[in-house]
Amino acid sequence: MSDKTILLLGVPMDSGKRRAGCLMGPDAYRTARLPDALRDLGHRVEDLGNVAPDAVDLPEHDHLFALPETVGWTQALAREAEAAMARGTPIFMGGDHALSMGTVTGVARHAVEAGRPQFVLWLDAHTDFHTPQTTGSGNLHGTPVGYATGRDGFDAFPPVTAPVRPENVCMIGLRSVDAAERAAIEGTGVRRYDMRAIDEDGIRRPLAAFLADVAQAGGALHVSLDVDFLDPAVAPAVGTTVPGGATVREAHLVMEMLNDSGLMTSLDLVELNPMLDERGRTAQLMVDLAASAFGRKVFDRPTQRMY
Ligand code: 4U7
Ligand code: MN
Ligand code: MN
Ligand code: MN
Repeated sequence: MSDKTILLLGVPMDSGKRRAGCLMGPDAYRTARLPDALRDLGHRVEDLGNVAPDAVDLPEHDHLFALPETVGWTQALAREAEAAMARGTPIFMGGDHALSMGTVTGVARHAVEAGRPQFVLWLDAHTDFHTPQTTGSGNLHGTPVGYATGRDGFDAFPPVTAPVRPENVCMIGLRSVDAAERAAIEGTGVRRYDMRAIDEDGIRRPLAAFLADVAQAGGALHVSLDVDFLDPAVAPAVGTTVPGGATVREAHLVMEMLNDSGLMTSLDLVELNPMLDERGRTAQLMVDLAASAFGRKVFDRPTQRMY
C-alpha cells in the first residue's frame, strides 16, 4: 500500500480548438474506471469533481478561437493546480491541451514556493510552442508550452510568475512542428526527440537522461500526455491525428520508467475526444497508461534501474 494521495480533477474544456468533444473526456475516464484502477494499486484516490472556468470580461478575438473562455480556464486551473500540489499528486483529466496553460503554470508556482525547479515532460506529436501571434490556426491548444516557458505575446492571459526554464522541458514523440514553432524553439534549450530519434535509438535512453537530470536537480516533474503522442491506429479518439506515433509498448515503457523513478508530481491526460473513439478503446488505453505510471506492472524488476 502506498501513502500517495492521488487527486483527480476533471477539466471539461473544449475552448482550445474548434472541433468539440474533449469536454466529455473527464466522464470517459471515470466511465473507464480510472479511479478504481488507481485504488487497486493501493493509492488513496480522491475525485475532486470538475473544475469550472473563471468568468472573465474580455471581448472575443478575431483570430484566436474562444480567447476569453480559455483565459478563464487558465486562471481557474492555475489556482486549482497550485492548491492541489499542497495535498497530493493531481491528475488533470482533460479536456484539450490548452488546459496545460493553467496546470503547468499553477504547479510551477507551487514548485517555486517550495524552492524546487519545475520540469515538464511533454509527450505529444506537436511542440505546442506557438504564441497568439504565431499560431496559424488560432487554436490555443497549440500554445501551452510557449505560455508556460514565458514567451512574449500572451498579454490577455494571467502573467506567468514562475516560467518553466526551456532547458527543463523534454518533448518526446514529435512529428508535426510548424515552421514558426521550429524557428522559435531552435536555440532554446528545450530537449526535443522526434519520432525518427525514437526509431533510431529507442525511447528509453532520452527519457532516462532527462529523469537523471530531474533527480539531480531535486525537481518537481509535470507530465503532459497528449493522446496524439500515440499512433492513431491504437488511439483514434483525437482530433489531431498524425500517423507514425508511439506504440502501445513505447508509451507503457515511458509510464513504467516514470513510476520507477518516483519523480512525477503531476499529470495531464489531454485531447481525448470520446466522440471519435471506437468502443472506448482510446479511453481504456489512457487509463491503462495512467495505471502504469502509478505502479501497475507485470513483474518487479530484479534490480531497479538507476536514472
Ligand atoms: B495539440 C497546430 F497547425 N500546430 O497550431 C496548430 F498543426 O495540443 C496543431 O498538440 C496544434 O493537439 C496541436 O494548430 C495542438 C497545427
Ligand atoms: Mn498537445
Ligand atoms: Mn503555493
Ligand atoms: Mn498534439
